[in-house]
Amino acid sequence: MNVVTTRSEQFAETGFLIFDHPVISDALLKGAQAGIRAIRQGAYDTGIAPVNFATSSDQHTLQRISKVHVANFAIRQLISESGVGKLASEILRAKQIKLWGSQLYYKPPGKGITGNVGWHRDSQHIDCFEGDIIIAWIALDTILEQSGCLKYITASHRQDSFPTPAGGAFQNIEQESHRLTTENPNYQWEEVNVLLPAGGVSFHHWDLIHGSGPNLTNKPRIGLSLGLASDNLRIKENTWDFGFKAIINDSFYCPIIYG
Ligand SMILES: O=C(O)CCC(=O)C(=O)O
Repeated sequence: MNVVTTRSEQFAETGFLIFDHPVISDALLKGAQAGIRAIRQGAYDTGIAPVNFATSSDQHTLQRISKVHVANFAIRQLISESGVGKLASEILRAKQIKLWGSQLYYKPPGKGITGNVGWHRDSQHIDCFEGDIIIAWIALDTILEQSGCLKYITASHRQDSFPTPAGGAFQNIEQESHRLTTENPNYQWEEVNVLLPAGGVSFHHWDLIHGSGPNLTNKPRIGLSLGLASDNLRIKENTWDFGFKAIINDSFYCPIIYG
């Protein structure tokens, strides 16, 4: 008997879904790649700057640039026209998908552990939201294991899985996975490498444990992470809102990209 599982069921079970074929057209991809080059050189065709979080004062180490979708029109176009919103709506079974944030992860080669993103759940770093939230991670170039690919821990979005890790800033991912698995022998730590062609996309649950290792290739590893949510997204009362209250209903900062 064939058991057919929907995208939504698969996602509910594992906490992620990987589309390891290009789902984004070459034209949209090329436009966004040029947009990223411009942003890294400090040129914003919308006239609005993104927010730069280099992990040190060294611009050549891992760079996280936030709100890139407000800084460049081609990146906005990729987000709204690529079909990523429709895929998210299928996974969440939602009529509408809103973009509430974006982050460019630029990981140069040859930086060893300083290029790592520590094990974390997105919900531990941005704890002001409730609702159905999903992250889409778009590969801007081919992503191999040696590139320092994103790594997911299967089913770690569940309430009864591992306790929350040390967070994205704790870059020694081997030490942290050793600690988590030793202290929690009853849970299974299964790492899945997110290997993508340029234009491929993976989706993960807001509570899924994930991180990434060093870039051992000779090319930068470039990924665009999108914070998406269905129309039940709410900002919690009495928590720091990271400035979201001011922009969540502003269609320039938080556009509806599907529905
Ligand atoms: O790109 C990475 O290595 C980390 C990305 C990430 O943490 C995210 O998209 O939530």
